[in-house]
Amino acid sequence: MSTRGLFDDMPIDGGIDGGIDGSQEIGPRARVLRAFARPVAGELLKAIAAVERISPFRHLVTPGGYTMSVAMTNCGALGWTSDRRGYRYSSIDPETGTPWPAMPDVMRRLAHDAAAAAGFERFEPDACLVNRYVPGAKLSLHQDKDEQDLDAPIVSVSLGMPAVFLFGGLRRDDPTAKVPLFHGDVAVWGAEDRLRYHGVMALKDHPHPDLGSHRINLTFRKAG
Ligand code: MD3
Ligand code: FE
Repeated sequence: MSTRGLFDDMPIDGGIDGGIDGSQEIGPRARVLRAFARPVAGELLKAIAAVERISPFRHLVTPGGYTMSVAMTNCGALGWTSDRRGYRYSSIDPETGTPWPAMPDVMRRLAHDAAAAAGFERFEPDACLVNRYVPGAKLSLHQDKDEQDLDAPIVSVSLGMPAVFLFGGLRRDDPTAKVPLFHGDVAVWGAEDRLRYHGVMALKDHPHPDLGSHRINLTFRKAG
């Protein structure tokens, strides 16, 4: 009997070209670096706790009037935000009226090193969106296209409970692949994969030893 519970029906490598170095190509310029962030996971959690003391997690409202199930905050010079007027990056947290907290060095370094490991040299993110999921929370299929510099990659770090990531094509109705993401996994995507549709399926409750019934995802971008 496996201990992977509800993830038993998934191949351990997600079924797409598992590499011997623990990295996996999910597109020509999209990779999952398995467990890449594990050595700094404890430091990341402390850094996130410091960020949320300055800019607390909140549930943003979409332009269509829906309240997102994922709670969000940001660090870095720019932060992603949404309200009835639209999506945008802002240097001020609209909730506090003050700048977003600075990006902690451990985050900046991890994003830079993961990008380099995936073939994107000199990645200098100016924005980190922090997403917090509880069981049932999900992220509908979308593109990340609010950033100025679409030549820069995006780096995403998963912590806590596992999630099933949906990885689509350049059109909303293109077929999607399901890729499981576990604690410490880092995904990097850019170039021709930068504008792929993607999302996260509703989380199941598989409590994590350190984070309990939470998943946290960090996405690093060059927004400005
Ligand atoms: C896209 N976050 O904040 S990024 C977002 O887990 C967002 O919270 C997700 O999408 C989250 O905008 C997932 C993970 C990801 C990984 C590989 C990709 C997105 C990708 C490859 C191509 C395109
Ligand atoms: Fe996204």
